[in-house]
Amino acid sequence: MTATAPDAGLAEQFERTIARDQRVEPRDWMPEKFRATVIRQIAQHAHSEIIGIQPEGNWITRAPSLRRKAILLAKVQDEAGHGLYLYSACETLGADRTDLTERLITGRQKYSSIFNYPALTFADVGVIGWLVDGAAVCNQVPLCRSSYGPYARAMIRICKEESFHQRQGYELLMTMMSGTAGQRAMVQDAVDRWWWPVLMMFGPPDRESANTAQSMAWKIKRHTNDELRQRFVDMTVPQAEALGVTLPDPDLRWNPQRGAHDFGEVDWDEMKQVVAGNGPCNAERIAQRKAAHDGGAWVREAAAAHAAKKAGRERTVHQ
Ligand code: FAQ
Repeated sequence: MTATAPDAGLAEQFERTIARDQRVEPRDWMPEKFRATVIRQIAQHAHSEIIGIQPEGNWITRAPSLRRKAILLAKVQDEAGHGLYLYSACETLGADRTDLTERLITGRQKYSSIFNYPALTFADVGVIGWLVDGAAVCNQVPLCRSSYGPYARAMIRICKEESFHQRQGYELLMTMMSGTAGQRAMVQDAVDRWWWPVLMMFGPPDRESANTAQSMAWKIKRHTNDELRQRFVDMTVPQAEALGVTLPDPDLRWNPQRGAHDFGEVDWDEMKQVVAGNGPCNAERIAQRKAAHDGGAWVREAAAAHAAKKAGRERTVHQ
């Protein structure tokens, strides 16, 4: 599958595939740096989905009604599914899932900074749906056209499910906003805490993004981090108005010359700290993931023993 010294024909064929907007498939030759970049991005994405279960999963047992509990359970199950899909996409590139999990648990591979913030009230469940999933959809819809085939195809289903996640969050918040003054205050408090961390989900500013230029040239990414952040702000402002909440940015205003909203500077030092492992919940998130992985060892062992037994039986039958 890997070829380190290609003949010129293979490299040309790869370049042609990219230039023609066609998909690179697992069987195709690809530069090792392309393979490594796609593995890095998909693995980080998969880890984010799996770790991303934790802030909301924490609320399943405390959901205020059967309906809210059923919705939240379905959403969390979707996220687990997205993680598994994405690990499978990584495996098509020769990555090993056990190794990827090991890299996550030992801090050698990243996951989205957003999941290192706590979900303090049930309004946070709504805001995670509205803003975190909203940002995820905004970032991931263009990835349905990513140049690596299995990733692009996985994104189509994932985006459909993320849209449902966004809608359930917005609907939850609409309900709370038509409730008591206390409920409205809870929503505003959650928006105040999540707004800036959500803007960090789009990655560092373009001037500091190490990977954007190459990933855009290879069409792994279709837009820069700043382009997508801007798109997200523009689509969210009218939603906030309809909801009746204030986005916590005094510099946020429509700029008719640009045909877009101006907005304040993200605290990039805070983002660097969170990505470096020093956010409010980093240690807790990784400890919980490690405990779940260790606790599942017997399941993996049983599955491997069953598969070996089954293969043995099939060999005997065919002899
Ligand atoms: N947090 O050079 P760039 C979700 C890293 S899924 C942590 O700009 P790139 C669903 C970056 O990896 C959310 N690390 O990198 C859900 C790179 O690492 P390196 C996840 C970050 O790849 C909802 C370094 O910094 N979504 O929310 C962050 O070109 C609710 C330099 O950055 C995806 O993964 C960050 N925020 O652009 C689940 C989408 N930003 O090279 C549960 C796919 C950057 O040091 C509940 N990924 N880094 O190893 C992408 O679109 C891109 O990878 C970006 C980063 C845009 C995230």
